Amino acid sequence: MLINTSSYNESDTISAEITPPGQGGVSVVRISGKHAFRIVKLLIDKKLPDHGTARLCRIRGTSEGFIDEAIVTAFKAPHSYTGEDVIEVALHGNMLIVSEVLKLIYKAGARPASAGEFTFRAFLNGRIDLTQAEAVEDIISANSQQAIESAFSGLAGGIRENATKLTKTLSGLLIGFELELDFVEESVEILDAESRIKIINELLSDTEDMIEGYDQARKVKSGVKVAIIGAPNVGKSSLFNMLTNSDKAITNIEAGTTRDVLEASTIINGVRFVFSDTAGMRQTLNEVEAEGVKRAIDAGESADIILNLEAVGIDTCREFEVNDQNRVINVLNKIDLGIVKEDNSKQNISVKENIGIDRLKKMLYNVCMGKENLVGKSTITRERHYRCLLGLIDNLKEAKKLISEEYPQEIVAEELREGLHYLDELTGKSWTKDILETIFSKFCIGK
Ligand SMILES: Nc1nc2c(ncn2[C@@H]2O[C@H](COP(=O)(O)OP(=O)(O)OP(=O)(O)O)[C@@H](O)[C@H]2O)c(=O)[nH]1
Ligand SMILES: [Mg+2]
Repeated sequence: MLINTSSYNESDTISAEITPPGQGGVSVVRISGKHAFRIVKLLIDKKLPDHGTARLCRIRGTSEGFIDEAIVTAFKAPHSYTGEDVIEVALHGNMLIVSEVLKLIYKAGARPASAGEFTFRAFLNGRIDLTQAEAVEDIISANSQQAIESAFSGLAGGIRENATKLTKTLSGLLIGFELELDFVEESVEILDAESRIKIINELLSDTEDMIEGYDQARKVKSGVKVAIIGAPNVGKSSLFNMLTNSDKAITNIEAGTTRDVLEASTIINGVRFVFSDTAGMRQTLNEVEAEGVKRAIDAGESADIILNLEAVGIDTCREFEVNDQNRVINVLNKIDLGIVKEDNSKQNISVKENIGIDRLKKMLYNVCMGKENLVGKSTITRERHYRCLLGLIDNLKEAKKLISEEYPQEIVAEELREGLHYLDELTGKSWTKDILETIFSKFCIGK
């Protein structure tokens, strides 16, 4: 569902269940907005707890009497998830109780919260910036330990902090230009060209640092795509099953067994790798097999890493050429079948005898993460961030060029202003409806 953020009315008090619907130990209902305290007072048999504390209360039902016993926690604005007055009611995990309590809350003046609306309010109230709102979604959907670590760094404000530092320096530089423009007659010079270029160089280097871990963060978030490619019968499906600890793929002595691309994932050192088993590459007149080979080539082209599999006694496949050798790991399988010459360019394994598989996994991790693990080091995590910072880099480089070629101040200032705009876009200080809708539409109700 695409939310329409412009229809969020910020003055409404909103409420929704913030735990997954269904039966469970507890279900929590959150109420946020200026009427939150008043509404909950109507429902409970005791005084509201003080800010940041909880109280065991009985909850009145729609009919006479009480329907549940609940822990009620109060958060006074601005020290709450949304930055507004918030009450959270932890009920027993029964859908009937939850819907009855919500009915009472809505009757008393709140309205149902839309998907992502609590986080949207946190953003509007300045408690979090846009990169932190994105990290809320990332931490919920993270499916490996390192993906959680990366999302948590964003949630804790890592990107925000770096962006704020860049904004401060860049604004300072821009103010200097603007002051000089104001006093153009008096020919006031706040900073000379050399000092300005030095500041821009520092800004460029800090921006590049933020971008450096993007490729890693992106892979860690979505899973590293690894395609197993090779001639028929080299043991691709056998290796796929072993790496993913499954028996999803059919393996057989007959060449040309696999036709469809199969996918399965496994975690190595906290990073999720998504493996594709593919059809053996060979020239064939068989239409179905030829389609399989075409799909295998596509899988290889879109993968982050290719396991180029060969086997003792089987001719090397020549059907697939990879330009970027950095993403290829050459592997020789079935070394149990014969004496194998030492060859440093290949990883020797035997799926049958489980030789070299752990070493291959380590190698996969190393190829993906490079020399240094940058996850959690406040690097950017999304293409949106990447585009903003690339824009900033372009402006900074251009400004540097204009300064050294002694262009008029106002032209340089315009370039720096555009750079600042990219930073504002990154943190959400300047936003468009489209950006907000793309981000918040991914959220679920209650977040
Ligand atoms: N001796 C030996 N046999 C192996 C090894 N790995 C796989 N095999 C056997 O090699 C044959 C082919 O294995 P598959 O995993 O089906 O090979 P594939 O590359 O997926 O083949 P296609 O799908 O036909 O392209 C099977 O009989 C496997 O049991 C190994 O390390 N050593
Ligand atoms: Mg196969």
